[in-house]
Amino acid sequence: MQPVSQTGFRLAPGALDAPAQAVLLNEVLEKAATAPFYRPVTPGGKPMSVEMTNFGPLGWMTDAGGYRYQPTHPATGQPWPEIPEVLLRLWAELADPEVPPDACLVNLYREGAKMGLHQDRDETDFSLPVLSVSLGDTAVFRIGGTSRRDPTTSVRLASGDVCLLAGPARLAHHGIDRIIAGSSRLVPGGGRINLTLRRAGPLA
Ligand code: MD6
Ligand code: FE
Repeated sequence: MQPVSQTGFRLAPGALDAPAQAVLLNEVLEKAATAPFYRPVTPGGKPMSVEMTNFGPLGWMTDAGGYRYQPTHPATGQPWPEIPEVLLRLWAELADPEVPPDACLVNLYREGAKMGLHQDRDETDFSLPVLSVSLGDTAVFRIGGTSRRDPTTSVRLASGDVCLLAGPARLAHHGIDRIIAGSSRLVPGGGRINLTLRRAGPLA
């Protein structure tokens, strides 16, 4: 895993090979059959261009009530499906061997979807990293610093890449400028799926 800068942003290009990507994608789509992707709405009432679902005990969501983690799918009322085992292993290896993640946000980007610059700060504790796995079309990822005005750099995240926001970068601003449509054939119907693993609740 290579540090991209001194900030704690780390990138493991191709951490998942093509067969592992296909197996994980199938598992994600299977679980998404019972916890369907939906289009979230910002607290300000704007529909996001990204579609979302979650795996694990807690799922991140946004609606008129604000940003939060909750144990059930907003449309089905059912608990989120379990986090895929391969992701738990990646977390233990690259993020933290002791404390498991309790939340996995799944973002689906169809052509034209993007995500504005944000911080991940709805978790109880910021001492553990956030680990991200990319599947499908390449994304143009932008990362800056803890202040919104800090300079940013652009990094491409391709299918199978794993990246980590750790240490000082845990609260760095980041977002997805755009998806390079057609750069991968992995996701049926085209696009990109990103999975972010977090420890959202208290550490113990
Ligand atoms: C995405 N990623 O790659 C959006 N958050 O689609 C994130 O928002 C993100 O990549 C925290 C840590 C790593 C990430
Ligand atoms: Fe994020």
